Amino acid sequence: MKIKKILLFAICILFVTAVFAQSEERPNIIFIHVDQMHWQAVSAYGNKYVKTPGIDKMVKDGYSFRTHYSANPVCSPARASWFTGRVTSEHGLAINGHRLPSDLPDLGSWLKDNGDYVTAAAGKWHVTGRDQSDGFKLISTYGESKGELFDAQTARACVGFLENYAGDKPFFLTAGFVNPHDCCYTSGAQGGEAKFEFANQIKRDLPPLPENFWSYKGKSRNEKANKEKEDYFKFYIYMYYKYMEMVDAEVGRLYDALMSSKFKDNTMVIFSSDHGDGLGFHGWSSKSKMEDEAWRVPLIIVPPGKMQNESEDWDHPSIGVDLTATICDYAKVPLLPKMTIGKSLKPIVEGQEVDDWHTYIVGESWQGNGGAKVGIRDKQYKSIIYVSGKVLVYDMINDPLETKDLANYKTGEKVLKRHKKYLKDYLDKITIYTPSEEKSNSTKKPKKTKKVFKTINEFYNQVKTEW
Ligand SMILES: [Ca+2]
Repeated sequence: MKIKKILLFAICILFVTAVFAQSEERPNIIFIHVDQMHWQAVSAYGNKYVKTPGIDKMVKDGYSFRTHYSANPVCSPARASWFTGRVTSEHGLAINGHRLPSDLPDLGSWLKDNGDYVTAAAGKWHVTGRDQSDGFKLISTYGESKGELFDAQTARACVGFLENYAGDKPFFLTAGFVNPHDCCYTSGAQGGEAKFEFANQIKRDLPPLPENFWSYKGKSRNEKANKEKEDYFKFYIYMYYKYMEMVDAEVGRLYDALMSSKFKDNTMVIFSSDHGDGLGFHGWSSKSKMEDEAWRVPLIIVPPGKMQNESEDWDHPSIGVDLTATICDYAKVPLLPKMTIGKSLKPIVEGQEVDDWHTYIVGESWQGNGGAKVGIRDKQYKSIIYVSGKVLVYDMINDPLETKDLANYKTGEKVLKRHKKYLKDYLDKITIYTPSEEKSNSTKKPKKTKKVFKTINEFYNQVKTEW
């Protein structure tokens, strides 16, 4: 009898140890990112003009954060935020062409050093100034090729990794896809806004223009309907969705490979885009604006073991650096040094009540389209404040297409007052990067970096002292 009791006790101890060990286990993490994807370009979100069966599977299996925004709606600054956890004015890569300071750790080295992860990378990186091989084993390299070819290579390299990885350590795999970015080549110098001979042949298939096509900076454009411009944009949108479908096939290839692999139950997948695209909203294409078409991006989290309940969250506005905090949380490692803004979305995914979520988020954009500006978003309203002094205020619940600027109305004035306080609060939290700290050989364009940071400092000092 005594022996039986001892045996039972021993079994209990073993069981508890096993459960404890399991809870301590770090999941594999796959970060899938695309380039220039509009936040609504997903068929599972009800878009009838694009078919995205690959991304739809992640939507079905996971948790979609529908009020998610890029840290900066421009490529390199957004990517630098993902991988360092710092906002633009903190990490120093303020505009495309700048270089990330060499002393900041990135997610690759961080997870390797703090979580004993094997870190691997395929595809697009575009964090200029940082050699990706410092923090990751490169399983395919990124050349100058267009996404049509390059994305297939990236997906296949990732599938090969999943089929061959036999290590004991968990892995962190970053898969950087290019498309639908290559819409740029048909909207720009290589064809104007989609001036294609065969546009006439597919006229019946062309999607309609967005309802706010003729709206500009919160007002209707006072110009006659321009049939030629409308036709160009219809074709542009059609073509953009084809680029979306191409990249979706490759994203789906990777996701399918994961779900039929031995890693399907202990891998977390996170999917997003560096920024959006105009896609005809407000009558334009491209990035860098703080209107939703450029600033807002998709974010899907499929937790280890999936959820299969197609959850959508619209109540928690989130920003690119939250993605970094979420990855650190799942990996059970501390946040990267000096992360000031990012919060983990994991508790929300797990259905917990989160009391201290962001009241507001701030995005920064220091180049392009109207010049330097910041966007401030709370649950209902958005302000866009240009360094030049121009201000726009939108009610995102009642006017989600941003057609009516409220800046000169009482509601807008109240919102702006509140949002200015938010911006000051944000500035109290962050430490602005100082270019003079750079070693002389760490940047190719020190003067340009200094110039942009002069603008940032002057603007933020004005906010702190005069508002
Ligand atoms: Ca980009």
